[in-house]
Amino acid sequence: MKKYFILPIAFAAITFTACNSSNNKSNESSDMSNDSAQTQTPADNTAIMPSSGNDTKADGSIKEIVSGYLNVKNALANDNAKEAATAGKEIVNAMNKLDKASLAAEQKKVYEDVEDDAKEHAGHISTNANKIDHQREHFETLSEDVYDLVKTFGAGQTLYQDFCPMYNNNKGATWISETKEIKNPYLGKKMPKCGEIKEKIKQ
Ligand SMILES: [Cu+2]
Repeated sequence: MKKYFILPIAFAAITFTACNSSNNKSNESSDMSNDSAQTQTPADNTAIMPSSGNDTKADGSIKEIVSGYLNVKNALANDNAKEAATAGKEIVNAMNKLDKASLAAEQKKVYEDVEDDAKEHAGHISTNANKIDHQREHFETLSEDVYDLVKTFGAGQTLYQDFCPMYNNNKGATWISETKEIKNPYLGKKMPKCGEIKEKIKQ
């Protein structure tokens, strides 16, 4: 009978610990599951994809946006504002060359909903190579825009929406990651493991 009480408490303790030490256990097993995911055949991938088809060009640009975003995220996790700025520029460039005419009507709507906002935030990240706190502020909203994009377009890979409960005076913030392992882009090297997976986003 006691078991039923101990389990949830143990879970809470693990989550709490994760946010209060910078170097505890990481899920080493995550790398292995990533590897096995990548060995899927193309046929398997097609089966998982939501219905789409005509948007190869836009799809490529969306992937470039996501790839630029992940570069920003990893740079911020490494406390590297200069690299984050370079990656922010990648996002702006990818968005500037995206051909909206090639998007299906529904996709176009989602893209246009985030377009100006995402471009503005990526732009600020790119022009603030010496202000990492300011980059992180813009990264917060950019992360929500990128979430909308990957939910609609996919990203050609499995992604995770992670949540950091401590950022911005414990208001919390989300980000998108390509790894199962938590590497916090808001707190950087001070607390790299703070956070948890909120949602697994299928490719
Ligand atoms: Cu700014």
